Amino acid sequence: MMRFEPDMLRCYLVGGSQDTDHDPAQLRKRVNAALDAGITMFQYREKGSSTLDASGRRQLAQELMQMCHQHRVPFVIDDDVALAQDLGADGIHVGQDDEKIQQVLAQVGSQMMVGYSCSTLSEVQRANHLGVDYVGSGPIYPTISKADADPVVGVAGLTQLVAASWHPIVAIGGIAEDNLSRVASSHCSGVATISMILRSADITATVHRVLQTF
Ligand code: TZP
Ligand code: MG
Repeated sequence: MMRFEPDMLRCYLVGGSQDTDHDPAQLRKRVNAALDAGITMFQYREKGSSTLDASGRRQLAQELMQMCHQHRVPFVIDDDVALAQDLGADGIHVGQDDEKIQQVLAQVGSQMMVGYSCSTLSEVQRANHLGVDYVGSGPIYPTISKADADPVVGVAGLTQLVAASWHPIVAIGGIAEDNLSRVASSHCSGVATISMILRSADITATVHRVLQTF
């Protein structure tokens, strides 16, 4: 079992096959480049628009988990406790509208890391009293990667959430190389990103830029 450390949030890559034009081989290739470059955590997030069935997802998740473990990087599953348990993932990430967080904590809180999405002050204040390991907050900026994203939080909003949170916060949504230092001014622990890394023309340079900032 991998123990959670806030440093794991410095450069957190999120992705599924929908983020590489439904091409799992392309996702594996880009995640591997990001792992080689030094990302600190990876979350497999296969969404509704996915063209993969349950066994395709399981297969891809297993391959990505193996790559993460070869690099000693924690492997997290978005919003699928059964798959996370089945594979022996290092963590599970749940949103406010996903399976009730209390239920997830009771089921797997003692065996894996638990991340929780919070985009408002009241959500963060409620999360303070929960045994989650970290909070994901956003979208900081507008994003094209999540259809049902909450309203934009902004850096000022993020700064308030970080100040109010008892848990480390990773910022997500619209993060790009030219806003990294502004986001870092909130004192969040790091950034979680899909496009900045998966759509980068130079994944190594992008990851290094993030690791220089956080
Ligand atoms: N949750 C809030 S915004 C978002 C998620 C999963 C999408 C982030 O994608 P990108 O491409 O880094 O903006
Ligand atoms: Mg979710």
